[in-house]
Amino acid sequence: MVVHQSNIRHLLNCPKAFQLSLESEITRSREMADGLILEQLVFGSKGNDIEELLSNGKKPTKAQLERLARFERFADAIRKRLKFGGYPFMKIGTEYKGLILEGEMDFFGVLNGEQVIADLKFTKSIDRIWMTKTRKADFLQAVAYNYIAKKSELIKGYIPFVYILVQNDTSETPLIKLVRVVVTDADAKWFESILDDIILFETYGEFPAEPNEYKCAKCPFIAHCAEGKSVTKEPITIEFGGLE
Ligand code: SF4
Ligand SMILES: [Mn+2]
Repeated sequence: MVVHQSNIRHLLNCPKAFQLSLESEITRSREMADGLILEQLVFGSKGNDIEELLSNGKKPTKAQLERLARFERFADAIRKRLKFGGYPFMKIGTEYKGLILEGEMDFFGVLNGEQVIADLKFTKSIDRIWMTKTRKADFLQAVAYNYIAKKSELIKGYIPFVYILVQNDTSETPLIKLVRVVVTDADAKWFESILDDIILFETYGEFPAEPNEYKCAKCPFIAHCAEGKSVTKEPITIEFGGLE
């Protein structure tokens, strides 16, 4: 089985979501398309056509061209602010007990004087979306890419994984925040235990659904999942007095 960290992330929510992620394509949202544009403006082309991402291959409108001009301005500001030299969009892979692990790092090299793996995230709100993240699933790239890079002997020891967060708003200069995630041997062991779970479910022949109304409401695969649909059909009752 070939797995990517983006699949493994789903396993931490629900085994069935992991399985569905292997089978289904997620439609590209505006936010994902904007992210792909900015990554390429900052690090260099990785083969995705910018016009295709901006305007679905149609002649761009004035508003779309202004959007692109803003992204170009942001990319210049990011390159001025962060000093980096290394390899963009590097594909890496390794094997664990028959599982093939694959990934692509946005950037591998030196950032502000430090050897890192980095990922650029273009997000609507750094504060709302990123400062509230506390789950291992939210930062899985940090351990997954370190694990693959070390096992494939690209690195000798674990290196910081840096999220370069850029706020996608109409500011003159972009709001940039770096989040460094540090991983240890114990985290690599934890990651292997997740890989062991995948192997176990695969041997068992089923990736069971673990529905829960909060998880399922956010699950990108709910359209393909009977258990998820049935759990979200139930109304939720809230006791007003119990609210904060
Ligand atoms: S909708 Fe719910 S049960 Fe179904 S895959 Fe997603 S998280 Fe799992
Ligand atoms: Mn990225």
